[in-house]
Amino acid sequence: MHVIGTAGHVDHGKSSLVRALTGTDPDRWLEEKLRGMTLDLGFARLRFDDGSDAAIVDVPGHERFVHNMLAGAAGVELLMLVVAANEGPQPQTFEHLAILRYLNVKRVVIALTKSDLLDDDELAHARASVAEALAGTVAASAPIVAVSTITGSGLDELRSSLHAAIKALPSRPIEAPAYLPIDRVFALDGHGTIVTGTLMQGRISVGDRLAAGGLDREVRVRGVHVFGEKREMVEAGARVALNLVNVERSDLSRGAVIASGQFESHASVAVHFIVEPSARAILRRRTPVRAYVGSAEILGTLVFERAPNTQDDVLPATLHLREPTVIVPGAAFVVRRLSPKTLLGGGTFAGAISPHETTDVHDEAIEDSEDVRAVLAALDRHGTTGATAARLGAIANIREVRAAEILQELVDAERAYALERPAAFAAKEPIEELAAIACARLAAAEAETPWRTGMTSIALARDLTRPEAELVRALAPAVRAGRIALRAGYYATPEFSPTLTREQRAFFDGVFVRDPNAAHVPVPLADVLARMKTTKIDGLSAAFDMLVATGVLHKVLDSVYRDDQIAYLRSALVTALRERKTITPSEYRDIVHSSRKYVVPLLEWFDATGVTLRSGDARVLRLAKRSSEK
Ligand SMILES: Nc1nc2c(ncn2[C@@H]2O[C@H](COP(=O)(O)OP(=O)(O)OP(=O)(O)O)[C@@H](O)[C@H]2O)c(=O)[nH]1
Ligand SMILES: [Mg+2]
Repeated sequence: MHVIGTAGHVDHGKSSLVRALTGTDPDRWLEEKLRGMTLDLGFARLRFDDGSDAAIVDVPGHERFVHNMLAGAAGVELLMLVVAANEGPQPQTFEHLAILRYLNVKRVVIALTKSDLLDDDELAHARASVAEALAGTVAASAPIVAVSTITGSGLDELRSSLHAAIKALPSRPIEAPAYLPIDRVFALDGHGTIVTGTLMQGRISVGDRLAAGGLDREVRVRGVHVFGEKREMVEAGARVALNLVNVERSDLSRGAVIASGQFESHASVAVHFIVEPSARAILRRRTPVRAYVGSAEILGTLVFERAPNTQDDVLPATLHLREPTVIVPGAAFVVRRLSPKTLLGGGTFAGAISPHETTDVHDEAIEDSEDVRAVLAALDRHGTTGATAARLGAIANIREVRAAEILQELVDAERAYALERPAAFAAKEPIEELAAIACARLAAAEAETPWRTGMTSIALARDLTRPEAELVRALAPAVRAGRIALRAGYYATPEFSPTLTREQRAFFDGVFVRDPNAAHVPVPLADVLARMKTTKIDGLSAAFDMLVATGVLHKVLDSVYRDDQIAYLRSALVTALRERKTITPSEYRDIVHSSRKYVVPLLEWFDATGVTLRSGDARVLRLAKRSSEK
């Protein structure tokens, strides 16, 4: 569905025309009927002969109600500009057009109303002068259809013009996260809170949990209606009434937002600001404004990087809002002066990812859809830290579910990486670049001190001046892919195997002598450390750590065993346990001809390393225990 909006000067016949086209009187208030003037937005459904339909938003023409016109204007894609043939364009005709220039109008059809008041020649003249007056506005070169709601002339032609224009509209972003600026809130007995608005993007289904902008609360969608018809799901472009659970009527008002929880509210936002030509002289470096975002009017300040000059057309700026609101990247906004409320300009929220912004256009990008390119561009902004699918989707303006799908496809195609703890997605280039930098650093360290196991994450993070946790997380993909080795907490290049210098080897051979008379007796840790202290060989303590980390030596409480000793002690234990099922420390001591001093810590160590399980004072084989449990 698409939304048609009326616009035009007061009394030019907008509401009459909507009623003539749809059968619905958009002036719903008694006061509007009494005064014969539209005060607030009105809504009607326009059905076409082919069964398709569109929503019409009727706006007030009076200058005092431009703020109400603005609340409905953002949703308008097709503008039905109403100009009374007998009066021609008047101040609010131009004011509305100037405002709509900044919003989402894609097509315009001009209805030249009250044609019954003119004869054919006058009408031809009116037509020509309207075309001339509107040159240079968004309505330039739009089809002009003369109509009368009194005689009914031109209504069919207008209907088919609108139909053709609707058919030519691009479809709304359905894969984007849901965003519905609220234009009306009311309560219905037995139903609770109802909000209406134009669903600007995404989809909403019954049962959805959505965020109510500005409220720290999730609301649930109990019912969805489109022009009184019940729906299970609605898509972008529809005029929607939502029946919400978990929110009171008094909690919400026009200007509030119902949106996907992916969005965050912002009070300051970078914008691309387009200066309204007539406002050039008024703008200051800091200009207090009324900002119109979605259906909201929010007071704020527009701040430029430098004082604007009279040549400026588009300026980067920051919009500070008094109340934070949901900001959709790329969405359009309008600002007016505080008083008098003249139009200052409008623009879009920065952060929109245009598909063309992708930095490196590789061959694959040519075939990527816009969504994929937007996600890739969003990834590019998050470096090695990455971001969640929800966050990336919000930046790319794509629904979380769809963003997650795209990200998974990119991961599968090895064009992005999935990070863990916390889960996130990261762009390929920064992750691979970091892995390459880390590899180079590791290789340099390995050449310098080949007796080290590698580098701990702390040492590597310090060298690369990165937070340690972030580094570990970002290197994990390279570790998984085998491009970097991670052994016992040490990073190394995959081909690296630590080696001792000749002096170091001689030292350790001297400490761990193989004595056939005490084959299973360890060396006390204290002895090792004492002998290292009295020797002036480079890197001994790092080399000792390496021997332990690589399993050449084993630290068991305050003793150090060689790996061949441990291998014997383990197999003796396992063999014994296979025969007798359980073993006590003294039985084990007798088998390996050791002493209680050594076997108690040893058995504990075998418990800790998964060989045995304690059962009272005795031990059983861990594997045996497990199979008996089954
Ligand atoms: N003769 C003639 N009068 C018309 C026609 N259409 C509307 N009118 C009259 O023009 C007056 C204003 O009509 P509305 O439809 O209320 O005008 P509007 O543009 O909605 O006015 P606002 O919403 O207040 O801006 C009414 O008195 C209508 O009867 C028409 O085609 N011919
Ligand atoms: Mg009206």
